[in-house]
Amino acid sequence: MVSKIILDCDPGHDDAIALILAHGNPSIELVAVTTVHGNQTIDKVTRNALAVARIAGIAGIPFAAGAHRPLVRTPEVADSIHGESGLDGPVLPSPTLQVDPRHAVDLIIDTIMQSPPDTITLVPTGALTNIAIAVRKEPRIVERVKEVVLMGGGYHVGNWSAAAEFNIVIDPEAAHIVFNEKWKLTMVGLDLTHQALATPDVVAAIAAVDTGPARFVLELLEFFGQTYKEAQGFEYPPVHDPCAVALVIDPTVMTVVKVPLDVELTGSLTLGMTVADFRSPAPEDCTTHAATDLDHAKFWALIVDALERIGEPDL
Ligand code: PIR
Ligand code: CA
Repeated sequence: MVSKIILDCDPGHDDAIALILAHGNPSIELVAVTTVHGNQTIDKVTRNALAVARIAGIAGIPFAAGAHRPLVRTPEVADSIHGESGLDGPVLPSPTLQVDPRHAVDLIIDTIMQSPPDTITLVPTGALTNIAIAVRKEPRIVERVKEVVLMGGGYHVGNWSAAAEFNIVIDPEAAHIVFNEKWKLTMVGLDLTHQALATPDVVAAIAAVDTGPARFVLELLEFFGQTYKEAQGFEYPPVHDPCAVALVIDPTVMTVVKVPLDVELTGSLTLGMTVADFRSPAPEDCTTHAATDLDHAKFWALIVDALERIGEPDL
């Protein structure tokens, strides 16, 4: 079965790898890429998405720019992790694709409403601003999407504060909207993604692919690994965003549990925390899920496989 996805992202080293995985895996059909403020400004992350498209040979689908800032909060970027460009490390080619003239929110709505019901999976890997605006502008997308599989949050750890993860806490009001709609939603949060470490065996397997896109991924991992070591004391970097894509490809790559989730909007210490209610059983009408345990080998095999299939695209 092929899953059609819209990747809503803020590239971002791990977003770039998510894009490559989505493009290179045969059971995913990437139908649109939309960008959102986050790791860097909207202009920078959009340019980065187009540069990744050129490197990976992605063409023939729309790339549209979305929200330039959060709904309520003061804009923040993650330059301490992703650098000044949002994708520091590799030299980026100038894009060959043009950005779609539509706003990301309209592209998301039009794609979902013009596709048969239950066929489009939304995969947000950045702040949830675009998705929240889309759901307010066209509430019928909630019924019509197949599911939402997002990277963000975490039920045990934070990375932007003690309690909160970056994608959620930079726009907690947007996240609150998205988590409270009655669509099937799966949170692939830090509890899961901190298991997706780019260990030396993984780096060696990617190096063995020995193509332009594989070397690009290695350069991303080198920079990301360095900043993760300096800023967060990690021995190897956790590669968050492709985990959400991997779950769409193969549900056996991780364990997912049904659990009520909500987003804290008022706590002074816990703003943006994704609170999970693990008292069981989950209520009958619960539509939220959380990923818990990753099959590390299976996950990284998907990345290597995607790179092998992509090969050397014509730039
Ligand atoms: C932000 C990110 C990654 C690490 C830090 N410290 C901050 C970005 C990634 O692109 C991912 O989507 C998510 N936000 C992880 O918090
Ligand atoms: Ca991201």
